Amino acid sequence: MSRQSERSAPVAENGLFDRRQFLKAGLGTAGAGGIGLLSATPALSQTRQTWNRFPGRGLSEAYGSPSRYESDVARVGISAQKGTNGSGGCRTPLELLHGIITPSGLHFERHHSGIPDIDPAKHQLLIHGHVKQPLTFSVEALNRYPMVSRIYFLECGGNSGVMVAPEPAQKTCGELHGLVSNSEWTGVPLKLLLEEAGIEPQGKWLIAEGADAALMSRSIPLEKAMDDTIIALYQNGERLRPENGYPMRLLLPGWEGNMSVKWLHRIKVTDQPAMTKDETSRYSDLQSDGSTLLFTYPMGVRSVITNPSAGLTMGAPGLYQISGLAWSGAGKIRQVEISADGGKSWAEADLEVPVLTKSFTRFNTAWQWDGSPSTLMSRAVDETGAMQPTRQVLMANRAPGSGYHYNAIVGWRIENNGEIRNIYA
Ligand SMILES: Nc1nc2c(c(=O)[nH]1)N[C@H]1C(S)=C(S)[C@@H](COP(=O)(O)O)O[C@H]1N2
Ligand SMILES: [Mo]
Repeated sequence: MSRQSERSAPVAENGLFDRRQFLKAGLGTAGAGGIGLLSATPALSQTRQTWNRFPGRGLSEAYGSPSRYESDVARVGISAQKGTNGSGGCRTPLELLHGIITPSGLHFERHHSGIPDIDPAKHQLLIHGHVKQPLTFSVEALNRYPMVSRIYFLECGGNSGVMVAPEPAQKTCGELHGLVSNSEWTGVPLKLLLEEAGIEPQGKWLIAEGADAALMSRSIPLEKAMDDTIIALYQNGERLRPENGYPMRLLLPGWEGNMSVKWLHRIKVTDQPAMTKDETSRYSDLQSDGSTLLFTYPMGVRSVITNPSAGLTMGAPGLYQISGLAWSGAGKIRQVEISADGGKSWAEADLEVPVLTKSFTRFNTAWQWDGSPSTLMSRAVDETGAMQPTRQVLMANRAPGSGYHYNAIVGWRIENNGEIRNIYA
């Protein structure tokens, strides 16, 4: 069998291959014009290093940290409002991570009045309003309830808002799109506590309030509270981090992050929404006809190629794995397609298991980059059949500058010198 016939046929233009290409590339090495793994070097010998000539350092007594060689892997795009150091956000460096779980220390942050230093022994959650029996729950009490663990993404409604600017910002993938993270959350289904308090017939909404100085609050429809909402106490197996809501937060799977009230200390059951600042002037969607969409809760289906991506640089031409993340507030990801020719032809990417509802799903495909300028794009479809829109379609009915709920197709431009830029595809 000739090496030529072992090669898969391209699945779309400009070098997109089935990912089994990697196995085939591994069988034969790159011939003239052939396909070979890019970065492996032929083995000669291995020299002994200082770290395997002597015993290593002692056992770790304290909380562990990443390797000291990984200090560049940190949150990015840190910005606070003028005159404050805690009202603003910082982002997850999506392009530096793999798999689907965001390490807790790299979860994005968004605070309206800094991070409160809450003593869990003094913190209490009050449930009152249209209930038969108002109740308070200490952290200790909640810890005795049956808990569930689920992997969900959390995305700020303002993620990628910079993409509505007239010109594409030249920032990294994380700086542009990193107000989203994905964790395993463990906590008590809110339904259990509401049933214990007993919702009265007028009770249709919940007003959830945080114990930060902003007393940030949001109105939540009762149906969502009785569905998959949890009061999270743990994140990736350990207690919530202070910045993510310690000692307890709401977690509304798939809905805009603002509703997942952190440092939760009060839930009032009401007959109508409270029309708080964050559901009227903020986190609402101004339309080109002058109207405003309120209560646009679920985050739309979207995807982003994290590797290669803006700010990174390509190595030599050759075989690459394109890898990225897709997610949808409506359920599971059904399909992700990739284009290497600016959207003219598309090929289906492989979805890595597990594919979970309202969670990051990782997708991969093989790309033979021939060194010429190329535009990479990805588009996702979720299990409801919703497809990620183009930027043009998304922007059509929006008022200029209205940047919440931005889920359009992302395009990365690869130049022939290997530089990668953010473009409007
Ligand atoms: N009490 C309180 N809850 C809050 C916020 C806040 O400032 N105060 N920020 C909200 C916003 S806008 C988002 S996007 C998410 C961010 O959660 P994270 O900081 O854990 O990523 O929390 C939400 N819950
Ligand atoms: Mo947010």
